[in-house]
Amino acid sequence: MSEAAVAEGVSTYKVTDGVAVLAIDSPPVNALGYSVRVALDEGISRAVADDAAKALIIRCDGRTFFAGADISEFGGELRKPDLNDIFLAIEASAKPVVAAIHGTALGGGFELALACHYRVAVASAKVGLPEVSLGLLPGAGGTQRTPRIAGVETALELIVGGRPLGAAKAQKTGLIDEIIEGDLEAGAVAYARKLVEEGAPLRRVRDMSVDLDPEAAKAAIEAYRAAHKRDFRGFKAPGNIVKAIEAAATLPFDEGLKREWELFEELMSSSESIAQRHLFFAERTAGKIPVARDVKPLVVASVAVIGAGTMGSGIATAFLNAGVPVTLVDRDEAAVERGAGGIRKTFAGLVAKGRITEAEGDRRSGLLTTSTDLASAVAPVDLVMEAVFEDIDLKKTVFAQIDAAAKQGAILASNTSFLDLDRIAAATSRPEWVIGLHFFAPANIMRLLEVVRGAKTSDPVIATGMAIGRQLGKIAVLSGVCDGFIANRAMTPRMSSAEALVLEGPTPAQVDKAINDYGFAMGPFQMIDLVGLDVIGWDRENSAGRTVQEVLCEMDRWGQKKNGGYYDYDEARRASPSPVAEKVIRDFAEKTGVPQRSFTDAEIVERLLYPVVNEGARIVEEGIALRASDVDVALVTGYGWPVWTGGPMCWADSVGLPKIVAALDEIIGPDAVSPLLRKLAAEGGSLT
Ligand code: T1G
Repeated sequence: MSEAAVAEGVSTYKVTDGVAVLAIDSPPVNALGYSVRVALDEGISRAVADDAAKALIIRCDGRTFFAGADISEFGGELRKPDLNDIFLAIEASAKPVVAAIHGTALGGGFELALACHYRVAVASAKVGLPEVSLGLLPGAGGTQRTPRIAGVETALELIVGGRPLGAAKAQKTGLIDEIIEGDLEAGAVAYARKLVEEGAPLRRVRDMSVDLDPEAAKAAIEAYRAAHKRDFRGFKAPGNIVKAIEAAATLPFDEGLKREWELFEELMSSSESIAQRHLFFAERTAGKIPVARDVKPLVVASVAVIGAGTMGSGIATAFLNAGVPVTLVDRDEAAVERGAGGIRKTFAGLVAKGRITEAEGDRRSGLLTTSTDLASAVAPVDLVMEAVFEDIDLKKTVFAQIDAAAKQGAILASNTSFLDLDRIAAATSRPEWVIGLHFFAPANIMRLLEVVRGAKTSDPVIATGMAIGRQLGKIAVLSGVCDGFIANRAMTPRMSSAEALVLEGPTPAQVDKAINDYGFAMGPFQMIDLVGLDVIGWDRENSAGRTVQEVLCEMDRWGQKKNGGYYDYDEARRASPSPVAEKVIRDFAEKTGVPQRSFTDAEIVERLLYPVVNEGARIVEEGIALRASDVDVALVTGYGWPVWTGGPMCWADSVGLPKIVAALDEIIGPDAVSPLLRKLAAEGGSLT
């Protein structure tokens, strides 16, 4: 098929009032894949040669202007014409070329707009260069053109930060020339006609100069680097972006473009970018569940949250943030008021930080009501969200009460983090309406929502659970029923391996440092001290000094909240290695006759994280998770697994499954190694 034919169906071309309009239509987001680039190349050439056209508008059909290069093409051969070929054609045009933007002009899409002579947009449009979130940088002139229009410091914020700008803010920086009211195409055509009538210059961004001279630019860049050192940790892209912007300020345009491409290619092949591109698609794939496409989610327009504690209040906040009215319920008046007060304080904090307006804060608080009467509170709502203490008998009692009062068609959800959802569902007359919605603390912040399907949960309720994730701006991952579902279960071996390892020689601080250096904000001992040694798996009634954790708990060392734990803490809760805890560990090791030796950081990482990979593989082979990439999404968004590794399963593939299986045979014994992991290792397969 000719390339022209390939382009067919992707573009339309017409001339209106002497202005050519080239419209691209390539769902879902007009990504700049090969056929789109061919259509653009042909359309621009046609307009340039068309005497009836005095100017050219480039726009898109569908929901958005070009949302970037086609990420699915990365790693393969990038067929010509490439973006720079197209941008050169635009800049060579003797007629003004205007980008008409709606939706989200991102990455290569916004770079195309920057290569145009002028840019117009509807007020609701957003523009941005989010390549940093893919471990990349704008590789088609974005780091060279942005500072020429908006200045070095705005370019640093926009490109290293990666967050899009609304049209109004973009106009203030000069990145957008005009906001179009009403129909975008008509407005853009009128704008282009005015350019022609007024003889407006063919303003090529490449001919513009950066706002700072080289020395001032270098100083600004150094200051930015210093101020953001911590944010860059573990990632390569931010550093390369800063170098590319420095090139824009110190080199002629074409040399800067060349430097930008060198820095881009470094990133494209980096493990960090491969990992971050994996997560981009993994987050979207997580939403693809084995429920018939014609099964529509139910509407959730009102919620009752049962339990006004930390989780209940956080969950209520998440719904209020999404504009969903909430009734917060607790048996105890003081508890429900405490919960509501905490929610209102959260909104006040967001207002104080300028994150939301005062009116928005008031609106969200206005959606909150409280009640101590469960029956009347749950009767009218679409979703009842249980968040009471993790005790199966209490949850069964509460679900029986909910079942007696909730309307037919209401969804009954539990926030349980490890109890058997099927036993909770069995306490009701409608188990097909019961689902797990497992939030991670703080529930209004953490992006992960585990949607737990019980044996009898119906497809519409499962589909609604996933839709609630999107409604709350979270990443929903579907889980089967097991102890700990996906994230908590997969991460359990990290703690148990750490507790076993310190008996062999390393200190808690050495273990935590190795895990911090791998990329976790908190190591296992830092985390358990924060959560509380008494909270995770301590059986108070039967405690008998059988483990270091029991010994410490029996000594009233419960962590940060009480006398320290594996660390000692000063009054400002600053941690220091604890001689007391160290002695407990050493004595326990001696008593149990554990051979002592030193460990390298690499050995510590293997001992703690390979068993997590193994547990993740078991979660997949048991069908608890639909796919390995779901385990990655759950641990990255629920436990802060370092993004630049792609998650445990993606990381395992990069380490090499045969190496991991061989190590696990030693660490946990051959019988404990996941058969799926062993099979993939033997066949040269991969988890993701
Ligand atoms: N390439 C390929 N597919 C993409 C895509 C892209 N750039 N963006 C989205 N999709 C797919 C996505 O996988 C999903 O597919 C569907 O579109 C809907 O996406 C040279 C190198 C635009 C804000 O980083 O931020 O340009 O699951 O579910 O929530 O310098 O998609 O339906 O099969 O996210 O409405 C830079 C990435 C690329 C933008 C829409 N651009 N996309 O959000 O829908 S690198 C980006 C987004 C680049 C240049 C560099 C969002 C969105 P499926 P969705 P959404």
